[in-house]
Amino acid sequence: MQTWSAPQVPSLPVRGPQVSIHDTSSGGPVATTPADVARLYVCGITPYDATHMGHAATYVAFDLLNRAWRAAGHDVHYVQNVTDVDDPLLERATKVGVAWEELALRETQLFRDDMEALRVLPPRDYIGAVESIPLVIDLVEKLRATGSVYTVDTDLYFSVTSDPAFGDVSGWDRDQMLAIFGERGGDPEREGKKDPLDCVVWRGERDGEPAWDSPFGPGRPGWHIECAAIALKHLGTGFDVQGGGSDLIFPHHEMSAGEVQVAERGDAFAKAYAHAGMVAYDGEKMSKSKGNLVFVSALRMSEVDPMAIRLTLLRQHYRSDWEWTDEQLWSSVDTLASWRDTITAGAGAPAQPVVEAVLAALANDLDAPTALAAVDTWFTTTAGGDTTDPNAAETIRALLDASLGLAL
Ligand code: 5CA
Ligand code: ZN
Repeated sequence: MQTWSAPQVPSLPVRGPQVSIHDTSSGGPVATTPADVARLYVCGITPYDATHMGHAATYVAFDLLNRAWRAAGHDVHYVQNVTDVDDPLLERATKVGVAWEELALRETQLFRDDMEALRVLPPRDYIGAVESIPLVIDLVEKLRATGSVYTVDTDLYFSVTSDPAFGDVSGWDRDQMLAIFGERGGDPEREGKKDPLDCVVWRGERDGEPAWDSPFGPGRPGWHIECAAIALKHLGTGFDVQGGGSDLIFPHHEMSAGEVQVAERGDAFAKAYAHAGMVAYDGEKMSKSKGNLVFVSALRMSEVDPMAIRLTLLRQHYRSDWEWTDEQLWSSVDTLASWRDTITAGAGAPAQPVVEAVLAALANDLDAPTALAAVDTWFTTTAGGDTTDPNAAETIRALLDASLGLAL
């Protein structure tokens, strides 16, 4: 699939430190140790509705990781998928009377435009589920060869107990898993399964649903194996970070990891699993199914500066759950206006310590609020009349752009 255009990333006068990130699997911070090229997979959208602030917050969070790795001297191989065939997309298409392919194309394009406006660096590989069906079939074949897949009617299931490491990504016990599996696309009640937690890898054709030929009959990919197959093909095993929102910890990331680990005879899927907190609105998780949404595109249409949206997202630590309010957005609009007034001046308070503080904060589990506190202090001091550094404005402008994706 076509990705979106990359914004310019200015170079910085100093190299950033090694990046550490909170790993859900080990429950604590881990130092990332990429080779020259850092490998990142972030779960993409299911394109049946426009990008809301929850999606935007998650992609901006992993954009900070991408930028922190670049600041530390790495190239980044970033892969993201588009779940362009799945139950929620097909259901919405039927409900609104549009072909599912058309809905997916339209919403994916809107997402690209939103990401571009928010200055999110594009993935190198932007891969749809439909175009990945041959990869999914290969991976299902590999799993079949290990005996970890079985049939219920025309559907194929992955047997979770075939992965000795099953449960290690989330760290959840069976009761927790069973309590949530049904809410997040699973079918614990299905008759004929060996274990209620087993997940679909190939869904046999149903009336009125799209289907593709395969050695195990016509059908379409299960959700988890889509990301498993795409990540395995484009990044290989043991890539640096698997990312997404915290609603994907279980079952999605647990199952994708399990499927690859069994197919690859024990090789770990990713080295670390990082998760962004959930953004709420009107007291509940912002979600397409609940309809309590603030869309990036709607704000853009009403002339809101995308940089104000981005600054609002960056004011929250990416791991916390928080609630979007319009007041926060208007406060960011005011902040940007005052920053832009100050930065035209050229000289300012010494910039070097701010560069170091910002890069250190971002390398420490993407701590954007701490980075922004250092930036706020620089602007206050500079607006107060400190002009000791003649080139400060240029350096701060480059710093904000390169590390936080904020273009003034
Ligand atoms: N296509 C799958 C992933 S393979 C999917 O979850 N799509 S999605 O459109 O529902 O979500 C896209 C991304 O946004 C996922 O990483 C998801 O975890 C994240 N996300 C969804 N809702 C929120 C929210 N309210 N707050 C933060 N992140 C969210
Ligand atoms: Zn995914």
